[in-house]
Order: sequence, then structure tokens, then C-alpha cells
Amino acid sequence: MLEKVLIANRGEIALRILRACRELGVKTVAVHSTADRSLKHVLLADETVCIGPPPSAQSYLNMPAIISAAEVTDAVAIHPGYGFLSENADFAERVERSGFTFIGPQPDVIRRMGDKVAAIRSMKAAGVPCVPGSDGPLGNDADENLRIARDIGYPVIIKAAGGGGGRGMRVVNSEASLLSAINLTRNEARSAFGNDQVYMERFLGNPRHIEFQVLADHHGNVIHLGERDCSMQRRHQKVIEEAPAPGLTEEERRRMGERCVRACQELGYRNAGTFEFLYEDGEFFFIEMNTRVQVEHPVTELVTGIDIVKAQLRIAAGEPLPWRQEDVVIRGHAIECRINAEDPKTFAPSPGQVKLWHPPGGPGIRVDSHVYSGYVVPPYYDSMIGKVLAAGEDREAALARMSTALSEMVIEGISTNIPLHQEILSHAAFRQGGTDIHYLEKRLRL
Ligand code: MV4
Repeated sequence: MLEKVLIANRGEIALRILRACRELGVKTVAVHSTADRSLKHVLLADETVCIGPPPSAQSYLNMPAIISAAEVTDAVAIHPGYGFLSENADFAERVERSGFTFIGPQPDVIRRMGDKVAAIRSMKAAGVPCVPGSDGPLGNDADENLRIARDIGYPVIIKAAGGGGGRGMRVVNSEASLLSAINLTRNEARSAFGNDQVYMERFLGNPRHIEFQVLADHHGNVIHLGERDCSMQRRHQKVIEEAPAPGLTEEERRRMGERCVRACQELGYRNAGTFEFLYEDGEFFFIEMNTRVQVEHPVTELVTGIDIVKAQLRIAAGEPLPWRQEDVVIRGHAIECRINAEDPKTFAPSPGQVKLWHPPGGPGIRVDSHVYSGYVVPPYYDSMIGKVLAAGEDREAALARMSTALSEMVIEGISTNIPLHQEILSHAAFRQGGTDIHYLEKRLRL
């Protein structure tokens, strides 16, 4: 096993990684900004290193500071968590060049998946279904671009190769606005991502967002852990996730899972990864791959019994996966509500001291959070302060446990989005399952 791991993150995921390390007997190094001295995982870690002032650019994104911290503490590996440097290929490369293990895929695979045009090309070659589109980057020939759009059929969407997660895209409803939309997206992409490549896809009007979790070791073994439905979102921020996806058949799961596994084998993929799909009218369309552990990984853990973060550490240590695909069984249903320190009506951030923190409990409830009574939520970072998960024999049982859990949760001193979750849980459409990616934003406009 890895002897000592540096956790290059903060908040709930840093604590989640620390707990996985503890279970495996791995020593931990917490790095933190000056605003984060009182973070729970910093208080619990074997060693701590302050890496800079509060702004992320000077601390959690500060590569030399993080690598120096690994050097002075004799860490052997770095876990990047999610966000921050987790999908930064240059960081992964610098980590490995400095002699440490990056807990994630190889730098060139991260780079390839970060380039959405290259990612789609790889997936198409591996037999993963993609959105009908331009088949590569758009050129500057106006007539050619008009022809591509006409062949795809309007509406189309122009996306930046360097974008992803909702950044750098524009929907085009008709020929009249196509060329200006390509130019605008290209110019924005050049300044935002330093890459002016753009591509075109058919615009799917009311898809669901369904993603498949995979695990791949260093010996060519790859398994999938089924899917998550992450359609309940607002402004590209997921609000509720669940597994399995409502209404998906065993056959659909097996078919898409197998395709993701085969793609990983062809890519030489390693560690944990997620294939993002849009799902509309019974069809899957690949859009992006995430090369990190995801916020919503616990819903998959709850329905498979597999600890994804421990698996990441074992894979990075060179251990073979202890499961074959037949060993992976999806049992019951799990739901996650992301708890944000924000105004439930305006969504404005609500940092400050948590005067009282009473997390819920009981059968089937899991709370992943670094918060404790007296903890001060700093204003510098993401507003997510934890996740409440509920699991049960079926979706209804999980929903009933979630309602109970949220109703007994007490957080005083800051505002949270718990009232929003309770409202969503009361919606008939959500209770029925299978709402699309636009559902929440439409409901909030009412
Ligand atoms: C799309 C789409 C419709 N058609 N692509 C937004 C985030 C990025 N991951 C891809 N996104 C979308 N791509 C085609 N061809 C609609 C979205 C989209 C979306 C996707 C997933 C989750 C939330 C979303 C919210 C708005 C738009």
C-alpha cells in the first residue's frame, strides 16, 4: 500500500479521502490555505502544511506549493479529489515528474479527455455512441459549416473543445445565426481556454444526464459500477443525484456499461472515471468523460457496496481490482442531496459560523460533510458544505428516508438549500422519476 498520501483538496472530499486512507493504514498529509486551518480533515491528518493565502489560485491551485509540501513531508502519492487541480494534465505530469504517484489516470489521458473533440473522437472509435455532429473541429469555410448544420438538422449546438461542464457553448436555432454563433463561441473559447477549436452537435431538447462509473487497474482489468442520474441541476450545478437511473433497464445498463468498459480498455484508462451521457428517447449520447472522483460517487457506493476512494488508492498502489464484472451487483436505490451554504430562494452564498450542526442518522442514511458545530464556512470556496445520502430497497424507500433525514437535520447560523430539497422531494414529477435536465430551472421560474 501507499505509505503516505497528500490530499490536495479541502472540505468534504478531503475528509472522505482521509477516511479512506485511515481504513487502509495510509498516513495522511493535509495541505490547506490560511482560511482553512480549522477544517476537520486538517485537524485529523497526521501532518499538515499551509500552502498559501485564501484565494484558490494561491493555495489549492498552487502547483509548486503542493509539490513542495509532498517533498517536505515525504508523501509518496497525491490525491487531487475533485475540482481544483484534479483534471489538470500539467499538474499530473509535474506530480509524476517529481517522483510522486498521481492518484488518477495518466497525464496524457487526462489531457485527451480535457479536449472534448479528442475525447469524442476516441469514444467514437471505441464504439461509444456520440451525438450526431461535425465529427471533429469546425473549419473556417462558411459554406461547409452551413452544410454540416443542414445535414445534422437544426437546432444545433456549438461547443468549445476546451470547454465542458457547461462552459463555452451556444445553441443555434436556424441558419440565420449559425455563422455568427460559431464566431462568437470561437472568440470566447480563445480567451477563456486558450483553444479556439469549436465543434457542432445536434441539440437535444430535453435529455436526462446519465453517467457511468468505471474503475480500471494497472493490469488491464476494467469494470463499471452502473450509472447515476444527475438530471436535477441548476446552472450546471447538480442538486440531487441518484442511482440507479429511474426506468433504465438491466439490458440498457449492461449494454452501455460494456461499451464504457471497452472504451477504457482501448484508451488504456486507469483509476476511477465517469462517462457522461445525454439520454433522450431511449438513446444514449456520449458528451464528456471525467477523469476524477466525482462529488456524487457515494450513491454508487451505496448501491454497489464498493468503496470508490479506497479502490482509487489500491489501484494507484498497483493492486489488481478484486472484483470481476459479475461480482458487481446493483442493489436497492440511493439518493444524494447536496447541501449548500446559500439562500434557498436567491441562491446567494451564505458563509459564516455554523452555530449548531445536527446531522441526520438512522437506517440507510449517510452524511459526508466536514462541518461541525462552531465551524466557520469561509467565503472563498464552493458553497457545498456536505451531502446527505439515503439508501433503501427501492426508490420510494430511499425517498422516504431522505425526507425524514432532511426534516430532522438542524443547521443554525447559516442559510442552506435544505428547503429547496424538501420542495423538490414533494414534487409529483420528481417522485415519479425521470425528470430531464431542464426540470428544476423551469419549476423555479414558476
Ligand atoms: C448538450 C445539450 C444538448 N444537446 N449537448 C451542458 C454541460 C455540458 N456537459 C454539456 N451540456 C449540454 N450539452 C447537446 N448536443 C445540453 C447540455 C446541457 C446540460 C447537460 C447536462 C447537464 C445539464 C445541462 C444543462 C444545460 C444544457
